Amino acid sequence: MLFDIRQETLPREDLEALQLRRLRDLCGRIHANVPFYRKRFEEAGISPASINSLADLRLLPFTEKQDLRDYYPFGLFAVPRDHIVRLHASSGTTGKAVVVGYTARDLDHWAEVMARSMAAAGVNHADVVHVAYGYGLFTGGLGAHYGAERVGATVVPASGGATRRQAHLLRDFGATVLCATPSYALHLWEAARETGVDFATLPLRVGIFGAEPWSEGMRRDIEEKMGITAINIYGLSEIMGPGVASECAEARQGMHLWEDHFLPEIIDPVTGEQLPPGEVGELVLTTLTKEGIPLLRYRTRDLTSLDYTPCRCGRTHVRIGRIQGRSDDMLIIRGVNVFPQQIEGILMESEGLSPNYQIIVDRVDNLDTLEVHVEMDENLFADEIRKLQMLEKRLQKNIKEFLGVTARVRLAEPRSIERSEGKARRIVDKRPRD
Ligand code: DLL
Repeated sequence: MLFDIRQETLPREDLEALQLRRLRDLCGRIHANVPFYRKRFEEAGISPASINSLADLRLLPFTEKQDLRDYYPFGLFAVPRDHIVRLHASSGTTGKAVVVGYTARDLDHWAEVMARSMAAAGVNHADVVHVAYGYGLFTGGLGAHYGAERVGATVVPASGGATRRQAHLLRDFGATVLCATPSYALHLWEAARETGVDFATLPLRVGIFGAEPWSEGMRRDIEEKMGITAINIYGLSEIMGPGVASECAEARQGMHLWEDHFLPEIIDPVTGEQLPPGEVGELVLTTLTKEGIPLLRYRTRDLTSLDYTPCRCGRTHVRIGRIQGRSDDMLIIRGVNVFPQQIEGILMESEGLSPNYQIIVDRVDNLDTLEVHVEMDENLFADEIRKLQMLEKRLQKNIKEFLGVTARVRLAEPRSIERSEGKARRIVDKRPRD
C-alpha cells in the first residue's frame, strides 16, 4: 500500500531533478546560516554555486558525529532556537550526547516519511499500533507514534518497560501492529508466555522492527514465534529518527530510502571515495529538506549497499540492504575483522538456540579472546549434556570456518542473558583501552 503515490513512484529523472534542486537550496541555506559549514566550504574552495549536478556532491565536505559533539548542543542548527519546536538526543555509549532540533516543518516531514514506512509495511487506518520503542529523547517512540497517527491508525504509546503489563495491553487493546526493537519484541513475547498471553490467539500481524542490528535468522525466529510478518526499518537521530528507510511488505528485499528527503551515497570508509551501486560500504546521507539541523554528507558508520533496480512494489526510491554492521561495532580479534551479526547468523542456523546472545571479548596474556554466550530454548536445555557439548563444538568449528576466528561457545540456560528494554547489548568488551 502506498501512502503518497505521486512521491513514492516519482520517475527517476524527476526524483533526481528534485534532489538537485533541494541540494542546491540546502547548500545555500547552510552556507548562509551555519558558520561551521561556511568555514568548511571555504576550506574546500567551493561555494553553493559550485553544485551544478548530483555528481558534484562529491566535492562537498563530510560531516561526522564528532562535529555534532564539538558544537554541542545547538551549534549546527541552521535556524534561530525559537524556530525549533522539539529536541531529541542520542546518548551513545561514549562521549557527549548528540542533540538534534526540529522545526514544525521537520516534524511534519518526519511524520510523512514514517507514515510512508508504515503504509509500506501494510499498516492502515484500521490498525491498532502498539509502540514499544522508548518515548523520550530517543527518537523511536515519538517517531513511530506520529507516523502511525498520520496513517490514521489507533496508537498505543506503550514505550519500553513494564513488559508483562504490555503483554496484557497487547491482548486487551487488540494490537495488530507492534513497533519495537527486535530484541525487545522477543522479550515481550517471552514475558507474554510467562503471564499466560498466547501470541497465537492475538490479532497481531505485523512487526516494525529496527534501531539495532538483526539478522535474517532472527527475523525467521520472530516470525515463527509470533506468527507475524516482521518488517525492517532504519533510521538515526542525526538524520531524523526512524523512517529514513523501510521495507515494503510486497518484496521485503531491502529498505526503500525516501530519496526526496535524504540523498544517499556509499563510500569506502577508508578512502572516502564513492562506491558503485551494489558494493558494500559506509552509508553517507545528506538531508535535503531538513531545516533545524540540516546535515551535509553525514557519515553514518553503517555498512550497507544501494540497489536501484526496480522493486516489484512499484516504489522508485532506492533500497538499502540490511545493515551489515557499524564500522565502530567491528571487532578486531587478533587481526581478523568480525561483526556481531556474522556470529548471530551462524548461531541462528542451529535449531534450539534463541537470538539472545552476548559476545565477550577479553585479553589474556596479550591475546584477544572471544567468547560467545547463547541461550538455549527449553527443549534443547532438556537434552543430554553430551549432545550440548557436541553442539558447542560444532558452533565453534563453524565460527572458525566461516569467520576465521577462534571462539569459545557456551550454551547458556534459558533466560540467563540480560534483557534490554531498548537496544540489546551484544558486545561486552573487557579489553583494556589503550
Ligand atoms: O535507532 C532510530 C530508530 C528508531 C530506527 C526506531 C529504527 C527504529 P539512534 O538511536 O540514533 O536512532 O541509532 C541509530 O541504530 O546508525 C544504526 O547503527 C542502528 N540502526 C537503526 N535501525 C537499524 C536497522 C535510532 N534496521 C543507529 N538495522 C543507526 C540495523 C539499525 N541497525
